[in-house]
Parts: sequence; structure tokens; C-alpha cells
Amino acid sequence: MEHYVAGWRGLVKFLNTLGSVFGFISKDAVGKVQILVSLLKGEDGSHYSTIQSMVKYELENQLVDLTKAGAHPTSGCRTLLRLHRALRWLELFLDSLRTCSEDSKTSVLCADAYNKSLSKFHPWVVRKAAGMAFCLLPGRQAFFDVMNVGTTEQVVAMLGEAIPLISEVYQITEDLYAQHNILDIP
Ligand code: 1PZ
Repeated sequence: MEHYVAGWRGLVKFLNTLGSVFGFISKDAVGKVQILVSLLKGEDGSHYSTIQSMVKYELENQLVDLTKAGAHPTSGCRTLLRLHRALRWLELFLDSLRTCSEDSKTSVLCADAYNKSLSKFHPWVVRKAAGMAFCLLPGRQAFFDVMNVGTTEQVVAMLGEAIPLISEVYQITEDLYAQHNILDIP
């Protein structure tokens, strides 16, 4: 969990360098990261050291709203699920960035990845706002420049290493949530 949270902090930091139009996205992610950190640092923190132990603890102690929103709007399971769903978008987006041609538009890649993943969990107004924000993404080269990794070849190589790790984390979480039937926490 500590590493999951640290990874998200890094992503948010990067998102913030892209400009204030992404503020509403980063604010939501920050809020969710904060919820997880409070749980991790809280009285019951020892149960939150791994995602597996969190799921077990919260389910065994009825700390999760399973069918409709209720007493536990900030459960660890619910909160992490939101970030988990966004991780799938990230995986798709980074993979398209890695393989795209020089004249591809990041806004289109980003929207495609979003429409294939996260968008199905969002109401119309969020989809609309996200779509507008995507249009303001820097172009491919400027995007690679802010990543601050080096040449395009170096960016592509770095993504080639990072994406399989993101996929692995995504798959482990997905399997765990499926196993406990908690992929639809409201
Ligand atoms: C590089 C470009 C960044 C584009 C980011 C693509 C994701 C668009 C997501 C739009 C989210 C809009 C704001 C908040 C939405 C929330 O309603 C949902 C559900 O949470 P709930 O309301 O149920 O508590 N939140 C999410 O789906 C989590 C979104 C996290 C997005 C993190 C993006 C990380 C970007 C990393 C950049 C490299």
C-alpha cells in the first residue's frame, strides 16, 4: 500500500506540471490518496499494509458499502477501486504513447484510452469535462519533454519497462477484487 500510494503521488505530481486545467482531476486523485494515507497511518493502520490485508480486514468487519452507498463512503476498498480503474486508463494511454507515430495527437490517444476504460464509470458531466481537458494536453513532443526522461528513444524505452509493471499491479488488484466480488463497490 505504501508503494501504491507513493506511485500515485508521483503521478499526481506529474499531472500538476501539465497545468491547472487538470486541477479537478488531480484534486480527486489527491483526495483519494489522502484517504488511503489516513487509513494507513491511523489506528488500524496495521491492517492496511497490503491491498490484500485491507480487503480482508474491511470485508470481515463490514467496513465497505457493497451494494449501495451508505455508511462507508471512504472505505479503503472503495477508494482504491477508483484509483485502480484509473490505472487501466493510464496503462492504455502510456502504451499508445509508446507506440504512436510522430504526428499522433496526445489528446486523441488520451480520449481513446479513456473511452475504452474509465469513462464507463463516469457520469456524463465528468466525461464531458474530461474530454475538454484532454484537448488541452501538450502535443506528443512537448509531452515527452515534460516527462523529463531524455530523448524520444529513451522515453519509449522507459515506457517499455514501466507499462508491464503497471499491468501487473493492475491485474493483481483486479483478480483480488474479482475474487471477493467487490469490483462494483458504489
Ligand atoms: C495526462 C492527462 C490526464 C488525464 C487523466 C485521465 C483521467 C480522467 C479522469 C477524470 C476524473 C474527473 C474527476 C473526478 C471523478 C470522480 O467522480 C471519480 C469517481 O470517484 P467518486 O466520485 O466515486 O468518489 N474519480 C475517479 O475516477 C478517479 C480519477 C483519478 C484520475 C487520476 C488521473 C491520473 C493521471 C496521471 C497522469 C499521468
